[in-house]
Amino acid sequence: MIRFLTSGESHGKALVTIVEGFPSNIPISADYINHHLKRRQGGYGRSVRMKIESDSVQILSGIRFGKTLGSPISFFIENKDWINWQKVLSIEKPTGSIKKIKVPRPGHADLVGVTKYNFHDIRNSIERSSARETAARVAAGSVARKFLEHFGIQIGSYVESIGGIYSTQDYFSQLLQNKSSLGKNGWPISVKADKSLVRVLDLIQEKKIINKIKLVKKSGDTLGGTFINVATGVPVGLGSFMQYDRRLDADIAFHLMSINAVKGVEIGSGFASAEEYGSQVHDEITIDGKSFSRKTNHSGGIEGGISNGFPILLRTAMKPISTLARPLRTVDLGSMKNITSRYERSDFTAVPSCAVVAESMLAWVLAKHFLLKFGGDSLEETGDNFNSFTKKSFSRVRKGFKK
Ligand code: EPS
Repeated sequence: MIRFLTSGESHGKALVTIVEGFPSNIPISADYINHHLKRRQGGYGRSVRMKIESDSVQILSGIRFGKTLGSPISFFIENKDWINWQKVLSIEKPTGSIKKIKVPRPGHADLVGVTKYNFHDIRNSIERSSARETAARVAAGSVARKFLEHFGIQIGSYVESIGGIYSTQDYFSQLLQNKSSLGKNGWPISVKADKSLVRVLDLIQEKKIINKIKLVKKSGDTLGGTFINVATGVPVGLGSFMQYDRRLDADIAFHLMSINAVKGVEIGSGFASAEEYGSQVHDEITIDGKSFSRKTNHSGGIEGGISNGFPILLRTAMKPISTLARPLRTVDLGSMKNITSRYERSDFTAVPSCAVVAESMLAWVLAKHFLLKFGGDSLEETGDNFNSFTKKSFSRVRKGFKK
């Protein structure tokens, strides 16, 4: 079973990731990881912090001559901004006083954090609850992604909406209808989206979104949005209905919901399917030479908690960033009086970044279920198990039912 842990405060010295459980011989380079780290940092509407940081990974262990050893892999990502925060984030008690933060921002982890951990400075909540941590997740997710690529599994994303601005073309519906060429390969979707400043697929929509972000920059507000993740090449058989916690859809939802500011995840036609007839929702099965086929993909590639070989289609909703220049009502924990919230520099929207983080989390959860199904201590052994299953599974069903 693969696992990863991250460590690091937002303005501390660095982020650290430990990844464990992957087979040996997966080719991986710092350049590959850095490419995805850079993708996460992009997007119009990020804060000035992104001008300070330029994430790049140092690989400390677990990789030799460009390939995984099967041992734990550790990554170090420096926070360039730490230099400005050394006293505030000091490991030892510093001399002199440090200004405490006493005013919790609505929607942030500030108040729940101090209440739960008995902190007397909101700074202690801010640091670890910050989405800066997602850089460490992208490093972990890059190992998973590279592993999946070896088996032809590709992951992509695009931003569907920001601040309620959608494209006039409903790309997601086309994917659910199995009618879109976007459903062929996941990665080209990201390549296309990465060309846009807000990771959308439609230039008119991009312009409208950028204008809206400019407006919220002026009014001191923030924006959320929705994004789509697509995984292609996923074989039949990942996940299980045998136990609740082995269901692929449940595990995907958990991993995506774990991303900062995510408030909703839909699989396939999701909430819309609740309003439709069963005859409209369920993907009819046909036989297509040597495999089963489906005309539509409303299930989003998962039936009964198991991947069915069709693209995995997900829609995720991110709430607006909770640090606003425009004041919201809150309480000063020093005076215990109602006041308006304080402002720290922040992003105006981070939906484009969130979509990239979601790619990483999706890669992680698919790699986890891939290894649960196919196992193997080396990439070659995993490959043998994978090839044997994928080559034989259809004919086993055919022969088994003939008897
Ligand atoms: C974040 C607040 C901002 C973001 C940060 C997440 O940072 P700061 O408080 O330093 O201005 O820029 O995101 C990142 C640093 C990053 O790398 O994504 C928050 O409160 O979640």
